[in-house]
Amino acid sequence: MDIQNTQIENFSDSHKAGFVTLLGKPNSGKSTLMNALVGEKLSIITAKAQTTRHRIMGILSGEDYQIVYSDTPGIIEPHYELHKRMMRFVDKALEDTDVLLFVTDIAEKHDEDDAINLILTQKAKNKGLTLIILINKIDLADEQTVKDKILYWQEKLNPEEIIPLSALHGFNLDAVLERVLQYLPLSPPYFPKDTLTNQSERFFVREIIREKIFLGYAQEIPYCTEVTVLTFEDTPDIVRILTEIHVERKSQKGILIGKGGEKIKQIGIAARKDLETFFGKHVYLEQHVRVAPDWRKKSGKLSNFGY
Ligand SMILES: Nc1nc2c(ncn2[C@@H]2O[C@H](COP(=O)(O)OP(=O)(O)O)[C@@H](O)[C@H]2O)c(=O)[nH]1
Ligand SMILES: [Mg+2]
Repeated sequence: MDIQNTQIENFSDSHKAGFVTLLGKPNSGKSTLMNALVGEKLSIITAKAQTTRHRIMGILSGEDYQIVYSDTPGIIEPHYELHKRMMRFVDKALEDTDVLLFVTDIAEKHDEDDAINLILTQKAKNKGLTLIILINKIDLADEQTVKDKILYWQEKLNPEEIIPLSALHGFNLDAVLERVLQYLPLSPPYFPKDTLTNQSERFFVREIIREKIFLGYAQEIPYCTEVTVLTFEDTPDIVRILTEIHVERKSQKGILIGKGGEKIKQIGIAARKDLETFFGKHVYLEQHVRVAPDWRKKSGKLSNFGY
């Protein structure tokens, strides 16, 4: 997939463009939704919370519009320096938002006050901000529950729109597009029309490997793991990638590698398959596991890792 390009285009006075941020608690379905809206798998999705650690843009361009979606990390109470950096990506995305999509899980039982407060603060700061509440995962609920939730959110945040939907099953996504377009300001495009994202190919290599780690290991390992790309060589018929996987302790390195290297090999096989789809050619992938003690707490390390 070609993710970046620099072609310059003409646009008309009626052209609309703007920044649309997806915000919500972990696991509400933000990444699933952005991928569905953009029609590309840009954000990694797992059943575990806090999979997304960065702001990832997904850009959808039509002839007379350009929607710059931002997928963000779920709103959490920061426990590590890493979490603080993740929440900074959320704040950064909010700064230039035209339309805020608050994604909430219909079955959410946890406290959403921190998300609500963030939205209220943002609305106070930016009077022109449009708030659309998306009640996700309605495939898991009955009609009455959906109606009750709509009333609840209407009361709580008085948004411009409330749309019940299912990101996973693609239900009511056209309503989202329609509403977003309605509220998008007149503006020339911010990016060339064939740009898909702000992130680099190297970033997606890291994310694809991280996804396999989130899917391949139980609780602890995914959260203490970071992936970096040491070398990336794109040739006409093969992409050669050398990566490092960083964990916080020696014991985690052992778990990650597995007996006789079997676990890490499986991660490599699964990641390579996705990478080949992503790049549309053969991929040679090499992975080295390193210990970076307590990297989630260390400013310098986090900066090196791109946070
Ligand atoms: N049943 C159901 N599950 C969903 C829906 N949207 C997302 N999910 C699941 O919810 C989990 C978290 O999704 P993800 O997009 O990673 O959430 P994020 O943390 O907000 O980015 C994944 O297991 C998704 O498959 C939906 O509409 N219905
Ligand atoms: Mg996510």
